[in-house]
Amino acid sequence: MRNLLILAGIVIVAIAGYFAWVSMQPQQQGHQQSSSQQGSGMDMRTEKPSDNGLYSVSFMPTEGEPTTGPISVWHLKITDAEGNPVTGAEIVVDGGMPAHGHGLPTVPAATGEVEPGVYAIDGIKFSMVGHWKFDVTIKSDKGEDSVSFNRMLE
Ligand SMILES: [Cu+2]
Repeated sequence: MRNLLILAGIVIVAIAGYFAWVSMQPQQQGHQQSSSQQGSGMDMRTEKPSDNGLYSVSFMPTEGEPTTGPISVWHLKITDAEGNPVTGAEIVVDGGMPAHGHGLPTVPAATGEVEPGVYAIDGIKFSMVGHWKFDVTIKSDKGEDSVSFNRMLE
């Protein structure tokens, strides 16, 4: 009887130890999946050449990291192939979530140049977190070209 009790005690300690070990294992599978998704080749550059190489373009929020909710102003900086600022361009900015098939809840518009070749794009608002894509069309005396930017909102 005494041996049985000792045996039962050992079994209980072993089971408790097993569950303690399981609960201490880092549960990172989900995080690993999402970080490998981000590294899966999506172009996250904020500065890049336009599709046909006419322009070099950067597109950045003027205040920190973008969040859902507030309407923000972004700066679109355009230079030509020689690195000179492109002034007086006609700009169209469209955006949406490719995976959800919906656009921005607002219609962004270029409201002017804050310095030569740097255009203020007002009215950018995100309705939810996730992958957003901007399609920018630029028309100037250099010609018409397009460029897209990806953004992950957390
Ligand atoms: Cu969405």
